[in-house]
Amino acid sequence: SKNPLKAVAEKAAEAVLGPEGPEEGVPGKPASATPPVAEPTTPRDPLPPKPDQTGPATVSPTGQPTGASQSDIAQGGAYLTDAQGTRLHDTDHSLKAGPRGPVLLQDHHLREKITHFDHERIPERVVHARGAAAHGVFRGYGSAAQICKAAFLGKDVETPVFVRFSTVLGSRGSADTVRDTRGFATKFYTSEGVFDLVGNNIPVFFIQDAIKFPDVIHAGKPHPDREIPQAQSAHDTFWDFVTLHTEATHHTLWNMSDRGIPRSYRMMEGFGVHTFRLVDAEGGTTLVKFHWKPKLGVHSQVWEEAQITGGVDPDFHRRDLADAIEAGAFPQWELGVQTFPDNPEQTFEGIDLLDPTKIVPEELAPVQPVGLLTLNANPSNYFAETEQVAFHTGHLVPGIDVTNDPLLQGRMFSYLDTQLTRLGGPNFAQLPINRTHAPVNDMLRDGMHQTAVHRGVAPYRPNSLDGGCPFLAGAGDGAYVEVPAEVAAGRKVREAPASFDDHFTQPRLFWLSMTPVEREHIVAAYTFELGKCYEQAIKERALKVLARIDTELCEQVATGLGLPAPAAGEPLADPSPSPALSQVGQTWPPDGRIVGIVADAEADLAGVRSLRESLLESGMVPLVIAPAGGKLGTGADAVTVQRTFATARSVEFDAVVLAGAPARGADALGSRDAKAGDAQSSAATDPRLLLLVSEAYRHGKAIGAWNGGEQVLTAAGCPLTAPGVVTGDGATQVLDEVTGLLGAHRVWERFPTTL
Ligand code: HDE
Repeated sequence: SKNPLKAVAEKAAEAVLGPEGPEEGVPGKPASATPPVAEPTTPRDPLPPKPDQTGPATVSPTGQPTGASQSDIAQGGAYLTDAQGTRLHDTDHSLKAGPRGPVLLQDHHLREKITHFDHERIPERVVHARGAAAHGVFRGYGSAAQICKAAFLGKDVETPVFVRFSTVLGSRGSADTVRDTRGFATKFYTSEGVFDLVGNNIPVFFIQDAIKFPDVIHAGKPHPDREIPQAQSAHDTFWDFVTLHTEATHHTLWNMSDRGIPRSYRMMEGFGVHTFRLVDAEGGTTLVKFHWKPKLGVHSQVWEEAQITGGVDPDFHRRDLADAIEAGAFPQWELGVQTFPDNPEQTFEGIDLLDPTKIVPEELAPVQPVGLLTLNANPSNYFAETEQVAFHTGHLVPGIDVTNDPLLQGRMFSYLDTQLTRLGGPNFAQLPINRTHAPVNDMLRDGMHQTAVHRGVAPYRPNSLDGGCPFLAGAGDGAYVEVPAEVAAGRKVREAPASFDDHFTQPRLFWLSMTPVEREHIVAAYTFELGKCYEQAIKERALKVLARIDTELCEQVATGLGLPAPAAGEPLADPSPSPALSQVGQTWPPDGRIVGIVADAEADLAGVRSLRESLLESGMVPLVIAPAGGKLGTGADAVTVQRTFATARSVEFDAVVLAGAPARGADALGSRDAKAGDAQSSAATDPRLLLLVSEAYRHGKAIGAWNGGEQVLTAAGCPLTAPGVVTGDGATQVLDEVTGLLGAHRVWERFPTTL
């Protein structure tokens, strides 16, 4: 079909270049030896918006639907214009007095273009600066209706959502796979207003009172003199703080566990952390803790893998989320609640529900599912959506209220305050990503970046000039009414309750709930992080803290640091372990797992093709890795290469299979006199392939080989009889076994454990 823009473009080209095209020496055109490229080139049809990239249907602050109207579309019309819509005939040359200048002050287009560019960046978030987000939908199961009147939890009610995942410490440009807590913030655009569940992937926090937030963050951020290290907790100031301030012990232990290095945002749990109060239709209240349970299970990288990923693909988690959604493998989580009676003490089984350094083990209070979250659309524009989204713990809907957790109370103040600076004024609720889907009729007026055109003359209450409008709603009309909870009478104090003093029972509970391999990982993480500290006194203090969690943990870390282990403190009564805290031992669907298939033209290409098809059918992602790019084989049966030895690194794959013993890539480094066909000698195998296989082996990944691929495994030092190493006669058998192994995420038996 004829491109409708072509005629326009041809006319535009003629206007700029004349009917004969570019001419040397035309004023405003560079006179150069090489003829300038004809600009503008024929535009192609605009790319159709991807079905998964349409933003949420939104309403304006005055309640009008937006999105379809011309004024909301950022780009329209065939011609380049300035910000006022005036068409431009040149945007490559400043207006000059002659081709060699000087540049004239009157060039408004130059100034508009440059000043806008100068102000493109806004301050990054003071914490959680690095993030990735997606649109989706939440469907209520109706199971919460007994305890919560919020409309979005009703049976089969579908609510649009926007979810932003983040790291905490790093800057906006830092790597995804650092050891850190992850943010898990969800904006529900409900019919009753916006509800934000601003959670993390770790169910406890470093501090019990918001007043200490600047302290813990200053300690974790880079040192103020050299501004290093970036996005790391492995440095003196962090460990100085958390060892002096033992209420941080529990959260720190979670960070040192595999939870601190998730495999994917899709494979993380989320937690509201604080206890919230739900209200039913009769006004009855229940205390709850919110949980997000990923359908794919909770999985992590191993530390060496995470470190390599940080360099090889710093966008690993961001890419993983966007790729999965684009491929239609929509990530899903169930929202669940642990429920507790709203008793005056605000405790459950002796656990203080207002202390955000404590969990309630799932074995004591099971997580009851109340709805399903599906992320099904990537943002269209990172800045407009992911960067400008503003979450707030105070964005609540009728049926959900806060408790007196002093950490939550401080957060109720902080988010709006920080957003005033970050988003440049008080009107950020009008940004498309932040707009509620419920009608807005507020009396907030004016301010920086006001985009609403408000009607009426009486933005105050009571009024008679606007007929007394708008009216106040009662609880029966869906108004948000705070729960009239009792406030304890007493003196004003700067104190915490005595129950907040127990800093070690729950770290011990966590430690006791880990399997041996998870404990090994924790020991290795502490040894690494403390090994990066310079101050001897901090390491020694950290060991004293560890001694209070577990003697063996302390001794092993001490050995790694080359320091004496301090004497164990008073033994605590052992709490019962909570098996739900372990990530090992269950089987999960292998959906979305990435399997690298190593091949070259001599490999079993028919096997590679059938393997690819089976993997795709079962929801996994096959990626063919070869010595060089292009195709393997010829004709209709040719296999497309997706990664080369130059671009592939083991960390990208959950499993690696070899369909032969590929030749060295022409660009391989290292000894070149290796004998062709002698794959068993490591000199004959491409060193990058050896690295790929040996890393996959070391990181406990499933590995398979047939058709001579076994020789490469041997050359890479990967024993054919080791657990999780599959060899066989053909692709089908290897695939079946590898898929089975992926259900457990990793070949855990491959990690030697002494604990
Ligand atoms: Fe936040 N936190 N926080 N936080 N937080 C912010 O708000 C704060 C805390 C969390 O993707 C900031 O808009 C205080 C716990 C997430 O945009 C800021 C305290 C939990 C995100 C802020 C906490 C969180 C933030 C920075 C201690 C888990 C990213 C930018 C009382 C339950 C949201 C912004 C996004 C962001 C303050 C503690 C989760 C400064 C004062 C506990 C997921 O307002």
